[in-house]
Amino acid sequence: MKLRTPKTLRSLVVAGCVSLMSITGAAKAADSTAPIVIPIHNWSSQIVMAYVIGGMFEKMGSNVEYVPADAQAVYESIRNGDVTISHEVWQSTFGKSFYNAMAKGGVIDAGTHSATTLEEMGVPTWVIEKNLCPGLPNWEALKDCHENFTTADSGGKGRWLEGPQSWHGDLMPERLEALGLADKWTVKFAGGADALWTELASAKKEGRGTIVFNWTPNFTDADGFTFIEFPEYTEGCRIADGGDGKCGSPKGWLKKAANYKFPKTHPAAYTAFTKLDFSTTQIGQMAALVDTDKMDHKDAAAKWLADNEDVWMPWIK
Ligand code: TMO
Repeated sequence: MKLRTPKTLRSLVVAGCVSLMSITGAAKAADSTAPIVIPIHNWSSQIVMAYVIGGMFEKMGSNVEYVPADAQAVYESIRNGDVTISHEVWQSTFGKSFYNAMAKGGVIDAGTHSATTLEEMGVPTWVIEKNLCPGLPNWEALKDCHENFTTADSGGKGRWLEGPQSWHGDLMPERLEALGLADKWTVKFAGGADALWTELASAKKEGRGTIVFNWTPNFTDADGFTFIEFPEYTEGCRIADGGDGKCGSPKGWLKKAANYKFPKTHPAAYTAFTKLDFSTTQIGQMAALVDTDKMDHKDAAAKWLADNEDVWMPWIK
């Protein structure tokens, strides 16, 4: 009987190694060095979280790029690959743009944060304590108290200070019409989120009534802010969705979105992105570092990452 020649043995060993390598190679494809493009919008938690998540990706060895982006148009940019992710998809404001882009093909749902959301008109709680609109937070109280909420530019009507028009378009003016409140109330759009916080501070100082758009999670969660309770949101109730408009905002979700190629180009970063999950408290903290503590967004993110390694390290393993 003939023994195997060394040559045959060697080729068997080589073949074995090659197939082992290809198995481990498939299981651990390296992430592309192409940058993961993260959008920067115009409210504090979103900007801080952009740098928090970017910091996590960099820790994993990925390259990251930040781009200023319109908060509605970004879903089309994710769909066509100019932007890689969105890490704060708020149901009330962006749900429609998110699903529209998804329906065209190219956007994937990368999971839902633990935090639930509300984006709604409301008042600092001291406005209720001062009884400037008896019956709040029930919306029907608004039928009878607009005189306490007039401003120099509101033509004798009470003023709703809405966020920038780029967030919701005419949602709030349409709601005032639909609820029969438009003869007593008018909407003014803030130039940016900072104008909302400035208004809260000056109204408090002057002791005058104010109604502003706000959201949770936010730094105001710790400050005493009460959202007005409008008729319940149902799918399709808004004018823009074909409804009668007589509804408030949903008690909503907060999702993560990604370009459909992200799992292929950056499998490790994508896996971490699907795992990461922020709570109401954590998102409120990210906003407060900027809006309460007056930190720069990047410094706030660096501080948050340094203070919370036990939270995010497990996601990038
Ligand atoms: C999207 N926003 C949190 C500002 O309502």
